[in-house]
Amino acid sequence: MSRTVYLLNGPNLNLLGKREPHIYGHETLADVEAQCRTLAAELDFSIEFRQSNVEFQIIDWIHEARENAAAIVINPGAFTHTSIAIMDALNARKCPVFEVHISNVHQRESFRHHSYVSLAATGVMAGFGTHGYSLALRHVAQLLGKGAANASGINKDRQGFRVMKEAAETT
Ligand code: CA2
Repeated sequence: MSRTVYLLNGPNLNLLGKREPHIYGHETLADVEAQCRTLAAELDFSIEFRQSNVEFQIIDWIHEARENAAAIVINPGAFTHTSIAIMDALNARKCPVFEVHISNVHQRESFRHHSYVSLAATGVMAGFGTHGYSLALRHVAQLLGKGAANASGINKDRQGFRVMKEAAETT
């Protein structure tokens, strides 16, 4: 029974907190990771928190998550808007996928309005700042339940809604 959540971050997110704070805020990616680790410990699951500027690396991590993860939370950075390969990798996964954007991409340039990743995602969150990662983790915790829903239950329902409903009914 997996209680591991993969949090994957795409290109340039290593610069978080160091440039463009008016768009992305002042927190660094290390700050976000620390917050996610603290929250995950509270919620009783483990996380794999990773960042890469390289498309194939992110695809390889999605393949790894396919075997190991209860859920994937992904901020694919600019690959969101370009990468059919990441979308294809996500479509082959067995668990729910939540797409997170720090900024409200729909309020920005038109090229950010389309997301290939959204076509594969269970849910999408944009414009909540770095708090979006915590919100996604809390939602995953609700899906997983307190040990109530196991990974195979999640796997049978990629949307996660049935599992969430069952978890709600048993608490
Ligand atoms: O809002 C988001 O989270 C984005 O995924 C961030 C991407 C952008 O290409 C997407 O359209 C929306 C950019 C990540 C780059 O992050 C930086 C952070 C600080 C300084 C420069 C880039």
